[in-house]
Amino acid sequence: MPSRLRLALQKKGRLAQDSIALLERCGLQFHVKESALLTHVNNFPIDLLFVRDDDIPTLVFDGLCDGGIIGTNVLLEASLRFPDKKYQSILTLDNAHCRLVIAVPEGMNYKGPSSLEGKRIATSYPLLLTEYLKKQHVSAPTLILSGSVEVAPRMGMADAICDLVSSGQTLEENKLIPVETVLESQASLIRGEHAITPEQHDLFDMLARRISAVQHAAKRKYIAFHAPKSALKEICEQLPGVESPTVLPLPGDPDKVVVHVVSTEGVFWKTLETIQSLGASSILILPIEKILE
Ligand code: PRT
Ligand code: ZN
Repeated sequence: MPSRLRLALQKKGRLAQDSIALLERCGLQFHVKESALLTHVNNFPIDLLFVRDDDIPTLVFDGLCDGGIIGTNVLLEASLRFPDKKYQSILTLDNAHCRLVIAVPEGMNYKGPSSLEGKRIATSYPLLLTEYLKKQHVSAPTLILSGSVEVAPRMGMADAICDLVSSGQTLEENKLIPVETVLESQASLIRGEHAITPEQHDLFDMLARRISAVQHAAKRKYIAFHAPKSALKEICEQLPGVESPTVLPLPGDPDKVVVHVVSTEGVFWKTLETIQSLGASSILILPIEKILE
């Protein structure tokens, strides 16, 4: 049994950059060549296979790759297509967020899922759509398109669409209104159910631990500032998710202290302006690379 771990990643597209950046932040060292299908990680026995995202579920289901990074939308459509294939979701990655929605033309008098009865719906996700419609007790023919789904109603090819949306701009440009959410999607690290060696198992554990540490750090900020002793309590109350700040004397100014805190939430401009108005100065906001607890 090979002891290297093989992971499938999207070669080009919305998942590709974030997947590569995440693995790099986890300490994996590799160099992606434009033309290469397979890249060896230099400092771990891990190989990265760069493919179209649609191929990732089957590569993992069939054991040709041990794991991969894939959007829930593609993963669940594939698992409906191959119901006897098994996989494990190791963890969600909090990127490539989108929703699979049903959208109808602006002028349609939409009153709920029953309005879709008998309507032709264009989609690249026929199985997820069919499952959704079945749950809603709606019978509607689907038109399977692999791209440009949003233009189908304008072309007279369909009455509605079921497609991914993130900002909503594409729907708006095509005069479509999202009316139902079929699925909330984000990227996940998955692994196959086939047997792997203890070494490969340890590599998956290491990856999961490091990804969690990176995610944990990404949400937090390190904040340092000078504050008048008299306003310290009030200032700290303004900072989101701050527990036990480190307070140090400020040499040369007995009325002021230096404060170091880790905020568990994003820090907004408005909060900074508020603490500044309360007397905080020399305010530094620093990203945190890793947190191990
Ligand atoms: O070549 P390959 O097959 O690998 O890539 P692809 O073209 O199939 O996929 P890609 O790179 O576009 O998307 C990869 C994954 O990113 C998807 O499977 C989703 O999990 C996730 N994702 C996140 C999205 C979007 N956001 C998204 N907005 N995938 C597609 N879109 C498209 C959507 O289909 C629509 O055409 O963007 C348009 C809508 O965007 P807004 O911002 O106008 O709403
Ligand atoms: Zn694709």
